Amino acid sequence: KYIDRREIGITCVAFSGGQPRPGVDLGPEFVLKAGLIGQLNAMDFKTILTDGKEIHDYKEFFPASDEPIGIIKRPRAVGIVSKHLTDQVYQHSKAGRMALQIGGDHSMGLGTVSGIARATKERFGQDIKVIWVDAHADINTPETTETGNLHGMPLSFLIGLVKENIEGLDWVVPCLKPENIVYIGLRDVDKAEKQILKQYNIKAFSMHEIDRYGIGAVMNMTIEYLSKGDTAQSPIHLSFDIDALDPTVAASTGTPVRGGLTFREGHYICEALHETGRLVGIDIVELNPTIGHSNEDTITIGCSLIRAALGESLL
Ligand code: 4U7
Ligand code: MN
Ligand code: MN
Ligand code: MN
Repeated sequence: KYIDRREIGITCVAFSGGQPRPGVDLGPEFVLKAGLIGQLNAMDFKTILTDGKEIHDYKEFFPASDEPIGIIKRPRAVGIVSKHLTDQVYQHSKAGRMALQIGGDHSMGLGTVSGIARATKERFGQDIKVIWVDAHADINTPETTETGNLHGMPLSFLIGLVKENIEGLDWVVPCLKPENIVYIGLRDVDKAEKQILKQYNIKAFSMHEIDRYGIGAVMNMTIEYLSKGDTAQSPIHLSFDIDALDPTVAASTGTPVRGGLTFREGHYICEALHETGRLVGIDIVELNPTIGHSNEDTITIGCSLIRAALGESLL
């Protein structure tokens, strides 16, 4: 009911500035080369490229210099990319299309969640709920971060933990409630992040819970958790960091962590979310084809996760 047409608005974000390793900006190009659009069309979706362009790098908007602010690296570039992305995602979502974003590093979550949240608020008067599938919690603040990499911080901005104005990022308006987040796949969470998760009582299924209950039960609990309260059937956005998968499954990513999701667990998450009929947005991020052996696997898996979330039927 949220998505009433078989239309997908696709934004490919060729950006790596939220982290230090080059190559993650090539993720979208490889995903397109692998034939994603044709695959979606074969599923009877109409695909609409943002501004009619396959790839967006937003470079024409970057400032000439982007010196660190304290420890925070490239705040202006990250801010500009996400600001543009917010408006692009908003346009698709406002028009009732599924918003699909391919990255690119996870700092782009700032833009995707902001844009979807604004559109769903306007269309349905409802708060957005977000499933963050990731090895990492991405909720450091500019004060707690040890690396200064903004791909490890988008959620702290989105839930309003950042009080100081950081040049380039001062446009970000808190749009996500901590109780509307569910993490799946965590296994490398910084000490300060653990404190934030505790303090705000944020729902998290780490790899430990997946081992204990199995992915089926974890998804039942996730959907049950997101189905209570006054926004019981509210729209859901999926932000899938490919490093949630085990590095033996998807090696081409910048911050791999052992002990991750299997191929099927990753796909099951997407399938279960599709079944809710509540998905309004999908990010697939941190695909870095220049890292690791056989990047084709990682790219191919990125495509199949997307198709699974869009309801590619198994039978
Ligand atoms: B990703 C880290 F310190 N927590 O803040 C940080 F371990 O989008 C990693 O999930 C962040 O890939 C990883 O830099 C960000 C680090
Ligand atoms: Mn991430
Ligand atoms: Mn990660
Ligand atoms: Mn780490």
